[in-house]
Amino acid sequence: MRIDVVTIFPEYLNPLDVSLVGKARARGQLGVHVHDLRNWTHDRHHTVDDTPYGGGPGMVMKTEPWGEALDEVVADGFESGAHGPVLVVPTPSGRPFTQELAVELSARPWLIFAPARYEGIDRRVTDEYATRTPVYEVSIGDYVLAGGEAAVLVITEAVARLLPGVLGNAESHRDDSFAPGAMADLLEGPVYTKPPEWRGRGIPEVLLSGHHGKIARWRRDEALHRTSLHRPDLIERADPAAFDKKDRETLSILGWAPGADGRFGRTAYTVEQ
Ligand code: JQB
Repeated sequence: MRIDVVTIFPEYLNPLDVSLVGKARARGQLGVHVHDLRNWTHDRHHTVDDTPYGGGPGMVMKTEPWGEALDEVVADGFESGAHGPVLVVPTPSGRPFTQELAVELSARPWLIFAPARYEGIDRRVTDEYATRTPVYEVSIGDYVLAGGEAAVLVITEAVARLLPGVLGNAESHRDDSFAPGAMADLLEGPVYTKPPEWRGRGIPEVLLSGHHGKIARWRRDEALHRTSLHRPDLIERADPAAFDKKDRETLSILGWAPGADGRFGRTAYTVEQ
């Protein structure tokens, strides 16, 4: 996979040199090219922003630097043999970035990120590129960032770990919370490793029992507890066929009951966790 990033803060992308993404690059599984948007300005002050038409607060990123930058990045990529670019534009008004979208993007050979600053990029830039290539406007969550660079780091890490051969065998994707088909979309419970006692705290007995059936059941109950506590929406939207008899007992204890449609909802009396 090839990744291009056009930004006014190229150093913000330095973390892409380290860890999983850095190793994938070193192994040649990923090529990352970071470009300074100001290289495509022509005035003495390297201006990338201007006041918004219609008035209002803040500044808007200008069409011309983005147009010239993206044209050159696209042309250089094609010259290097890349194909099938998609433009990814982080914005608080984008579609939610989910694991499903990470899987979709990981199947593309070439991602071009356009992280903005200020109040975002003049709409005509994405309108123009959408006539040539798929454009994904995405939001990484319901909070407000000052710009798109942190979202590029998040999206790149989520996508890179899905590339063939990037994760070792020791860490496969199958059981990830949110991986399609994992634990029926439950959050993961707690994990433990050695030493067996630390500051007076032990390990849940069942994990030392060697009884694989009991361990699986305990982990499942922990996952149900944690999901009930932190993400009740996941239980409400779960396919009830994903819950076995013992799951239903645990959910009942946690204050959940199936409704007329079989889906689970909170019972009137739910004990605080
Ligand atoms: C400028 C961004 C995010 C990119 C993602 C997320 O554009 C704005 N509009 C309103 C308030 C603040 C901004 C600042 N801003 C470019 C830009 C914010 C991304 C962003 C994002 N992806 N929150 N904020 N989940």
